[in-house]
Amino acid sequence: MIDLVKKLLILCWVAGVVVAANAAEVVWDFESLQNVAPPSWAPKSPTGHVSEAEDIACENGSLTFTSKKPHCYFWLNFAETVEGTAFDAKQFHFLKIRFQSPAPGKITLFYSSPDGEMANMDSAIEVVEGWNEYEIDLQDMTFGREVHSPEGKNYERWGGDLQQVKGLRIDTWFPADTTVKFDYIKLSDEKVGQK
Ligand SMILES: [Ca+2]
Repeated sequence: MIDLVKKLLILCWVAGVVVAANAAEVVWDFESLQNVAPPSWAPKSPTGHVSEAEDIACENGSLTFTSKKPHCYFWLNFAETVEGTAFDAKQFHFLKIRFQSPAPGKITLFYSSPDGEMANMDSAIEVVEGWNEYEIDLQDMTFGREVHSPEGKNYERWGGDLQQVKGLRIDTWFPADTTVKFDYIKLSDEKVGQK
């Protein structure tokens, strides 16, 4: 019985995300730590792993943590959304983040592709103090400038050659002992204000 309830809960959760995907938006709303992946080296560990952080929690619909070092990072939990599949980078390329910090800093990110490629965005999102929404068009960005492929190209576009994204890592750059909050992270096919 407990297993059945668990399965139903998981199905409801997945269904919620599928509905969001039909609306051309994939949302990590941080209602629970299930939105944050386990450590990449221990995928069966509990969800909610943030590297070099403490006091990690989802409170009032926001992910909050305090940095132990100037660089922290976490992977969004794709396994809980569309298990075994990847997102179409061509469709989902507007990244929206609602975020709070007590001081200026930076957010950077990596995508990973089903072919094993992992590349970081060449420019950082410059963060200002307080609650703010940040939106960037990932198709305008270059990734992995330091990576040199056999073909000689030294950068990738969002989603790489496959144009598929199966993972997204979020990195925060603030002084140690900074407490930050994420209200949501969304991948959308629309700009803010467009319908
Ligand atoms: Ca939220």
